[in-house]
Amino acid sequence: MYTLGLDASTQSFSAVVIDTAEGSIVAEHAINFGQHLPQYNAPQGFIPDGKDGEVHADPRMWLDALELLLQDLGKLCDLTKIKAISGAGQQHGSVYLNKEWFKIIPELNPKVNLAEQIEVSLSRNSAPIWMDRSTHEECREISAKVGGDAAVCERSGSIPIERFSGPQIRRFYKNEPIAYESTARIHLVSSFICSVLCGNDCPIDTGDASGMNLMNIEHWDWDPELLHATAPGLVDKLPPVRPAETQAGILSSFFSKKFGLPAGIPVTLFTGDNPSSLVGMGASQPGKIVVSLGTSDTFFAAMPQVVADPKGCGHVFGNPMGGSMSLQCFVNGSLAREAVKDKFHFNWNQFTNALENTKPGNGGQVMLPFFRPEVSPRLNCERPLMTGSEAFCDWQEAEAAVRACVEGQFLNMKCCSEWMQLQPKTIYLTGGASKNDAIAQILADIFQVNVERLAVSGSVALGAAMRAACQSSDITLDELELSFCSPLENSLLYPQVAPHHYDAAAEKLAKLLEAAP
Ligand code: ADP
Ligand code: XUL
Repeated sequence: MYTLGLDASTQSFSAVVIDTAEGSIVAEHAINFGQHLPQYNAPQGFIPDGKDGEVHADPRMWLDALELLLQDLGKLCDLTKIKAISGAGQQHGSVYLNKEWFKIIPELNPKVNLAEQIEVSLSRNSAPIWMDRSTHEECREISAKVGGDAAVCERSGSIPIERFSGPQIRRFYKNEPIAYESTARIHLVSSFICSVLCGNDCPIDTGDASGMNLMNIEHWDWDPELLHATAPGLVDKLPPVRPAETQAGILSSFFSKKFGLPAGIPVTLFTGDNPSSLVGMGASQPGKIVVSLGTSDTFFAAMPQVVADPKGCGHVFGNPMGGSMSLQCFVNGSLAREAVKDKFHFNWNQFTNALENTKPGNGGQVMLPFFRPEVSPRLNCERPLMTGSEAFCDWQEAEAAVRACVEGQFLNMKCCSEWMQLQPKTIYLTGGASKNDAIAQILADIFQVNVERLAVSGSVALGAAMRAACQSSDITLDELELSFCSPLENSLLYPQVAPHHYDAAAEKLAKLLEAAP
């Protein structure tokens, strides 16, 4: 049986088709937004230069990418063999739709593009995404109404967070009350794409709903007090919350007629990219820790019990296979590594050479590579914090800067994830940068753990294909993990420095943070 997993991420829309009987990958493909859809002027998947910390994307770009993806995938494998579908989306992004939405999606015409048909149902042209940090005031207002940050955290698993959808919705309601009034449905990226596939308005799963500051993590349902504190009439504008294992519907005839997918196959509810990656990495039972180096860097694990971050930077999300997961997100992930790479006009090979030519500890030169305000820890700065020689701080030492960037990221990651109280022996690494051995070695050295990569690189899409298979056949998650979540041969890395090698650097970074404006 073939199943299809989709991943509507920040910089690309990707897909994997798996054969569950053979335990093999049939096809993998991605549409990069900047490269394939330049007409949207979003080279990195979002509209650049947003004002007041706004970061938005055009939902039509995601729809165009979905069509290109399915078109290309049809050339790589036999789509008629696909028996079930699921997917995931970048977390927190919200899509605003008017009442036309409910009429348009059941009647999608395969002769007209999705974007063209759905455009008229957008009550807001663009969708704020997870990089948006424009809602500081709204976070404070929600906190005040609910009884403080700790009260919001106890209910929703996170204190009010600027990029989370609840504060984003409140800002839209305050700034564009008429457009808010005309909004009949608010979807996340995941539930929006899921609805389009089904031709039917679909629920939001508990994994992605927990990234909104609107769902109660004890009842796994909308929290009336949080809704009330966020915006009026919100309960009617949100779809229901359901467990990720729910069948969302069956595939709309639009996709069978246009792309040759079989008519009426089941679609399992979509979830967020990180919860989906938890499944794809074979980590949905407590015990495994995953670090994803995608556009954002994330550190996450399934949790035996719910523990909240006392500093308020970490999150508790729903685990798509039941229970919960903890997550810490670092906004300055790949985009910061790219910024350092581009500063010296390096390509990834030269970036890697720089890591190989320099020594662990970097001769005491350290950096917190925050090119945009960071959320872990919360810091409102626009350029990296550095300490070392004058030449280093003046960006004259290219190789030292590259090593300082990666070391600073992982030292900060270690410090910010301590609240989870996990003592890993191995970290499972995924995301675009995970294939870089020199980066992975630094993770092993700093955390003093083994680092393992899996054979499949796209763990988000894989997790979706695995969930689709579990929900639509007798195959178990254990069987799927055996086939698809095995380590990449010869990819295991061990720490190569002594346990306290990085203590001095960690102290220097702590001082840099203390002194930060
Ligand atoms: P997302 O799913 O968030 O859109 P990915 O997980 O696909 O992102 O990761 C994309 C990122 O991976 C790119 O932005 C790039 O910075 C990074 N990347 C790709 N190749 C390498 C490499 N060889 N070394 C380091 N980073 C890389
Ligand atoms: C998680 C987060 C990002 C996005 C995009 O809280 O904001 O990891 O899910 O990948």
